[in-house]
Amino acid sequence: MTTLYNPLINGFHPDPSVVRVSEEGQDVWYLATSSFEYLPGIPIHRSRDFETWELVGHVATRQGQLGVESVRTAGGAWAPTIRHRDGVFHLVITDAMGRGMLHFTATDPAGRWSDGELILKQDGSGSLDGIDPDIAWDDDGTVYITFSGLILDGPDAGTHLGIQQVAVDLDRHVALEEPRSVWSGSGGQFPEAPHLYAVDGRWYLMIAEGGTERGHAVSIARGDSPRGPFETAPQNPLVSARSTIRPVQNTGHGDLVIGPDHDWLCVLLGVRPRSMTRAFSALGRETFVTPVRWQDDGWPAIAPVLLNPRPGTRVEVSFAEDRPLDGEWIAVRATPGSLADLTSRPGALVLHGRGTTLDDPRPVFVGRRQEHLTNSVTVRIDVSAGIGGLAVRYDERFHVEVEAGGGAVTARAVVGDLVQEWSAPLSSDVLLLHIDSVKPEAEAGFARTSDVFRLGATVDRARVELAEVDGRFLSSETCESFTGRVIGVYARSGDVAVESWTAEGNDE
Ligand code: 6LW
Repeated sequence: MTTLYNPLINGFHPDPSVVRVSEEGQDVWYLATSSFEYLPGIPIHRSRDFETWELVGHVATRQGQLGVESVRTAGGAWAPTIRHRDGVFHLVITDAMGRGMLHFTATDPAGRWSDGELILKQDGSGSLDGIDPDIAWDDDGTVYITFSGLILDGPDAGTHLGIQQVAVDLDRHVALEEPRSVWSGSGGQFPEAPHLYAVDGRWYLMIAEGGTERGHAVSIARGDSPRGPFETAPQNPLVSARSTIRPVQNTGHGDLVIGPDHDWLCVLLGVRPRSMTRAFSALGRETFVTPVRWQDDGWPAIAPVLLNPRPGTRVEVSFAEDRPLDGEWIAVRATPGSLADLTSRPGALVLHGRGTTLDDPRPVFVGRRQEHLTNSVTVRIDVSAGIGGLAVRYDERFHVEVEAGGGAVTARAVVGDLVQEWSAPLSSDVLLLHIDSVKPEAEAGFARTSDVFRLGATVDRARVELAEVDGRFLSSETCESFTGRVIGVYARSGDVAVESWTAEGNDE
């Protein structure tokens, strides 16, 4: 491996879990991340060299696998663990405020994955409470689910019981004991993201603590049994960006794996805030990687996460009936295919409006994660039969868009309860819509925000800049969001035909 690109996977892909398997004698890595209220859910990326990562599929592609249709914003698919044993891939995850703690299996991680079975409490009364489940097998075949004891539902919602563990019967999907508390870190808030590893005859329990914001950290303990007791590492936290000026902040929620060249690596989440005080992370939490070195005392050392952006990209999409949408297209609490089709009109993706807007929990919106800090998206759109446009979405309270139809083109910024619009008459129903995220001006060398949105349209080859909006209003900090920016096309009413999509960006 020659280059550790960071981010390893651009755009909102938080809570990474990775597993190494051998396919035809070659090492292959599969990495799973959270997807919250979006479908398809729980993306699976594959790499053969830890440099190039390819989206190969999703765990949740069918109705009912997750309960996202009605889940609260920020709920849904939180923090998977992916592991492989005896030819079967196992993925455990909490469908937060949805179905509960789930176990999925597949023989091919690209899919098809199982429907997802609830992991029940010992008395069978319902899903285990808790998030960030890890799955591990003892030498005698005992299966342990170790998880963060955050209660999400009921009268005790919000209570945190620390890191807990149960042995489970994986055939019946039921706990064989009451949850036991195990090591919960070095005192940071929100101990979570536990992962168990058997290394050189010892069991290591690695967790995140400090919260997924600027205090985030990775800590570790070890013991002779997967049940504990665990002795804390003297040098905890192993890695954290807290109180540093590093360009990658919030580093935490790690998973260890043997990488190429048989070195160990830690994949973990981080953010790339770009403003004077590193305040605003436009893209949300992305997946990063950093080297791990096992020391003579048997403890691992995890290196600080270094930024090493990938080259810029350009994505051009033309739509055709015989070319299904690729897996990067996602929708909110619904699958893209349930909102739009490629058959109504040759050469176009047609979205069928339902009278909902982006303020709704289930908009007719199909989008892709914004993957670059400096970014430009242009769509060619026909609104002769409807009203819709191009939008950047954090959630139903935070989005900006350029909308066309009904004889007008309107730029709109929705920031919580604040809404501002800039409109112009529209002389044609076929036009280009543009949303650019441009690098902010610097004052005395300091960027005054994360970026600036430029919202515009081109009609009959004449480009009209409708508005500029400070990008801080669509950042994970301002929106207090677990997800990130998703840029997509939407329909409010009638049918909106999208004829082309061009997105290009870089991380300068
Ligand atoms: C994830 C947990 C967390 O389950 O956020 O803040 C949740 N920490 O580790 C969603 O990313």
